[in-house]
Amino acid sequence: MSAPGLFITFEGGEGAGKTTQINLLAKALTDAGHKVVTTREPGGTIEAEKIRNLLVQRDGGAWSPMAECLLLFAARVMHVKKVIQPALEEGQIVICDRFTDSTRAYQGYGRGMALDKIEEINAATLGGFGPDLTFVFDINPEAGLSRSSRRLAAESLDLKQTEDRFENMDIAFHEKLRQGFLEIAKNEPERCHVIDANGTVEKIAAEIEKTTLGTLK
Ligand code: Z5A
Repeated sequence: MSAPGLFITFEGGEGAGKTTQINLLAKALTDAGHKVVTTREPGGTIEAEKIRNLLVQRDGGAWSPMAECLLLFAARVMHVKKVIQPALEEGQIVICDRFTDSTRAYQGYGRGMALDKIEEINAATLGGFGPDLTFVFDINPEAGLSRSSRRLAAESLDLKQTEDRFENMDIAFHEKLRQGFLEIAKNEPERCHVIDANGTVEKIAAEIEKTTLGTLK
């Protein structure tokens, strides 16, 4: 499934600053003349956004880890086929907020699904398709959750639809996620760059832009 574009993903715990940095990187790359598509998971297509609501909203349902994993890959198959792969084939840069590493971290390390089962489903549905470059945002869970709760409060949505199903898990769950993401990055050092998400927005943006431009050369 290799294509001429570049597929970049942003990963990490809640409130780590991924969305902020995706917007800054997309602007920097667009200003430099690149064609950029930004997208997110779960989501990115009409069908996948419907699955997102089931998974992340407060009233979405009590899915087992395996059911969550299957829903995530159902959404991902549509997203890759309709958005990511076509853009990469046109030589564009695709920046995605979360991808399969989040399934490994949340459903695997966090909710206890066997990692080899996740890889089997990944192979069966996407042939193992994945990003060229991944930024893994590392932050203390208390700090990340405090940032994302401030954002959720500011959005003042209908409470049932608030996207906080995972934020509401206990701190031990978020600590498992953090260790999971670090383990993923350790296992694939060429693809994954760990970002200290405690830094300033400007410092993190400069590091991400430098690494991305280095990969584009
Ligand atoms: N999920 C899953 O279980 N399995 C999967 O396979 C996938 C997803 C793909 C969707 O998350 C949920 O789906 C997710 C896991 C699950 N968990 N939850 N909940 P999401 O990506 O939509 O939600 P999130 O990770 O919680 O995003 P977030 O809270 O929006 O965080 P963020 O994008 O990393 O951060 P941000 O919005 O850029 O920043 C948060 C706040 O901090 C905001 O007020 C910023 O202004 C502020 N901020 C940003 N950077 C800084 C710095 N450097 N310093 C200080 N303050 C900052």
